[in-house]
This record gives sequence, C-alpha cells and structure tokens, in this order.
Amino acid sequence: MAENGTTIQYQPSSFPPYWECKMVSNRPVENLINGNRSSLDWDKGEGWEAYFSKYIPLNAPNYQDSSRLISSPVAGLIIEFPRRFRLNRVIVHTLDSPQYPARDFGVRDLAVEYRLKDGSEERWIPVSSGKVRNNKEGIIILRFTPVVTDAIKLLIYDTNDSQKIWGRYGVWCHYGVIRLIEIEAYGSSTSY
Ligand SMILES: [Ca+2]
Repeated sequence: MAENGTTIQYQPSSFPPYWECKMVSNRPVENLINGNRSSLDWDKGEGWEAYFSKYIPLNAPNYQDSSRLISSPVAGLIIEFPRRFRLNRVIVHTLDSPQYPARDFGVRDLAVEYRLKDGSEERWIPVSSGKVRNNKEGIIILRFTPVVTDAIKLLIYDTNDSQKIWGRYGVWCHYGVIRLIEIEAYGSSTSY
C-alpha cells in the first residue's frame, strides 16, 4: 500500500489516567505496508514488534478488576490513504512461521475501525463484524459491510504470548509482544 501514498502510524492507546502503559518498538512501523507478507523474513528485520506492559496501580478505583485491564487496546495502528475508497476487507498478517507459530507469537484479539468525517468532526467507527477474539492463525481476514473512508485503524487488545499476573506489589499487570508482518485493505478501486 505504501507505494500509492498510503501512510501508517502508531497511536498510543488512551487509557484512563490512572493506568500506566509502556510500549517499546525497534522496528519501523512502515514495515506493515511494505508489501512483504513473509514471516520467514522476520529474523531479517521484516515486520513490526512492540513490547507492551500495562498496569493498574493500587490507587486506581476498583483496581482488583482485572477484566478492565484487557478490555482496552494496547495499541492502535492508523493507516491513511491518499483518497477515499470503498472498503470491505482488511487482512492482517501476524507472525507465523515454523520457528515462530502464530498460536504462540501472534496477535490474539484485535478490531478494525474506520474514520468518518462529518464536517470538521472526525470519529472512529467499528466496522461490522470487525472484531476477532482468540486468533491462532497467521492470516486474519476481516470482511465487513462496505465503508467509504480515507483511513482505518487496527486496534490490538491482546497477544498469544501475553501474561496477566497479580504482581508482587498488588497490581494487575498485563504484558506481551505485538508481532505483525503486514496489513492490507481491499474493496473498490474507485475513489470517492
Ligand atoms: Ca511487511
């Protein structure tokens, strides 16, 4: 997608102010739109890898409720197109190879939203059937009712390697690694 003017950026998740989240990535996020879908190139630097760790501190309201820790995404990836397109399919390639199988190293829970511009306002709207839970596959195909938009957002909620523990200081901790190879969007080639 990159060659036609499409861009991608990482967006830190907006958590309640009493949460803490850290993200570390050493690979360019542009690897997700470079046209290379091969997990076999992972050790050559292909793909995007981001370490996340998320905490609910002890002084947060209802800090014992661990379900809240995974009900908010750890990362958003915004893909902006040079024009508006009618889209009905997003394909996400997560790391999946004999050495790094998706069931152990891939993303597990994710969702797709599209940008709706209404005058000067813009909102992110979930696409229909745009959520995936407990994924173990390397290729994740999301089909949805067509939308006309100039941007989509992929939200990552959880990964297959993640841990959720009751930490020694009495805080819930959720940590893991996002490993993706490529993100593709399809629909009509007509501009709107
Ligand atoms: Ca790629």
